Amino acid sequence: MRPIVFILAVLLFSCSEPETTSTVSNDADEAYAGGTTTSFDQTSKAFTFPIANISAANLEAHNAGDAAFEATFVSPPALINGGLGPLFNNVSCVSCHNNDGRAKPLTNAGAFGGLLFRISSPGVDARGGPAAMPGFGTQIQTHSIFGVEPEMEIQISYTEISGKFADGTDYSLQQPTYSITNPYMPVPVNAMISPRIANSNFGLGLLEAVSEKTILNLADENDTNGDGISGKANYVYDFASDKMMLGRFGWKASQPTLIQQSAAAANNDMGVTSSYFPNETSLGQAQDVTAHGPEMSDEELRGITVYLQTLAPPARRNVSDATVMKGKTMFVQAQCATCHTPKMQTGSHTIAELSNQTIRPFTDLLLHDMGDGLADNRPDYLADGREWRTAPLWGIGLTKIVNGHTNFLHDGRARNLTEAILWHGGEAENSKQLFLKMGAADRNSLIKFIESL
Ligand code: HEC
Ligand code: HEC
Ligand SMILES: [Ca+2]
Ligand SMILES: [Ca+2]
Ligand SMILES: [Ca+2]
Repeated sequence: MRPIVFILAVLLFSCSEPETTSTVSNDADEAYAGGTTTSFDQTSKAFTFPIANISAANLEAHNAGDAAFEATFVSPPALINGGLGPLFNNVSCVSCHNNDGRAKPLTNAGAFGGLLFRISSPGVDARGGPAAMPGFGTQIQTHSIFGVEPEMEIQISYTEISGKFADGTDYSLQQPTYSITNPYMPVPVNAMISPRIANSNFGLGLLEAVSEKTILNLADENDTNGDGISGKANYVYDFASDKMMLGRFGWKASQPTLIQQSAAAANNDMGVTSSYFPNETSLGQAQDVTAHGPEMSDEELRGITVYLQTLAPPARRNVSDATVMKGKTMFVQAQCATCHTPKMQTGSHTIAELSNQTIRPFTDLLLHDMGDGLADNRPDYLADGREWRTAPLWGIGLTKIVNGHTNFLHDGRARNLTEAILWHGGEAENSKQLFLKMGAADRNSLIKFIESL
């Protein structure tokens, strides 16, 4: 069914293009990505500021959380931050989320970087989540404390795939291949492995504040409107309420709240336990036999959560620039806005500053089939092996300034925005085809628009 719909859509578009090219206009507050929470800093620190309207009490919690986010954990028996490991990927939150931004993959994927790998066996666990792989759990830790072996090392190599735009311009994409070396025990052949790069941390409180109803209104699981796009919500286990809840965070929307996302990161990425996740990660070789209390206190966990909830999204730049305005029109015409929802309203949140804001996150927080090219073939709750959460595009134009690179997508394979778009497939195949048909000037304006976000 889908290919037919898609060919028709392309034909309709190319026949009617001249007539339907109506310019999309700007709102008066277009630059305010996060309503009155927006930060206007445009430096390499652009992602690190508290929401502009923060209360004095929340600012205090934000600053305490900032310190915990930056704290380096060390191996026991240190008195301060001594809970690192036995298995871990890195030593602090900030070591992967540099400047609260995103990481770039390193050739030695196991080195201290922001790329990690999830692992699971076929089937689901008791809560409907990924089934742990015996000996490895659900995440591969490439580091360990003294006396324990890292689970394995992973190297990345890339193969170039070349193609052409309709106007004859060449492009090249790099397809990653991962190879495992030195596993501490053989990795079972049925292991499903998913690469994930550390994504940015700002604006997440606002995404937490969007009501379920707002998100579900954007879903169209059976594509009843026939546009080839069928966003679906992920439902994931919430440990606090012991219920399934709408997933919002991570590349597959597999975490429901920022507190659970943070506690899971401490546990899986750093080997740091908390009251949320009291047991050390990966019940394989590295089972921690010493009974111990939480290595991250409730106060630190709450601080980190408030910190994340109150990191401001950066304002847009150059909103009235003519090329950017043209690109905004292209963004809508190429159906990008159908998934990358330009504007929505938050509902209510325990942090009052986040409530009832008009935000411009450029995501619907829903899962979409992105085709074989991006598939990890590893389900994560309701997200199947081809589905990913629409990545929020706010702040993306500042990546180079903040993180010194322009690597995008869930594994950082895209070397720039053009490559990120060219990897789109599945429900976004039509969008990609429209991009391929654009002339150089239109492609340039679309990219300039994304760089203004
Ligand atoms: C080893 C690197 C690493 C460390 C250490 C790490 N993270 Fe992450 N973080 C990631 C990766 C990779 C993802 C994407 C995970 C996914 O898609 O499931 C992520 C995702 C997140 C997200 C979700 C962002 C979004 O847009 O949905 C938040 C919030 C977050 N991390 C917070 C933290 C906190 C807090 C800590 C410290 C307690 C931490 N991280 C430590 C790598 C890391
Ligand atoms: C069917 C929904 C859908 C459509 C249509 C779509 N995207 Fe995406 N987009 C996604 C998803 C899902 C991801 C994350 C994919 C991944 O990381 O593997 C993404 C990722 C991106 C990224 C990288 C973001 C990041 O943080 O790394 C950019 C840039 C982007 N899209 C731009 C566009 C543009 C421009 C268009 C229109 C030409 C478009 N998208 C159309 C769903 C969509
Ligand atoms: Ca520990
Ligand atoms: Ca593990
Ligand atoms: Ca649809």
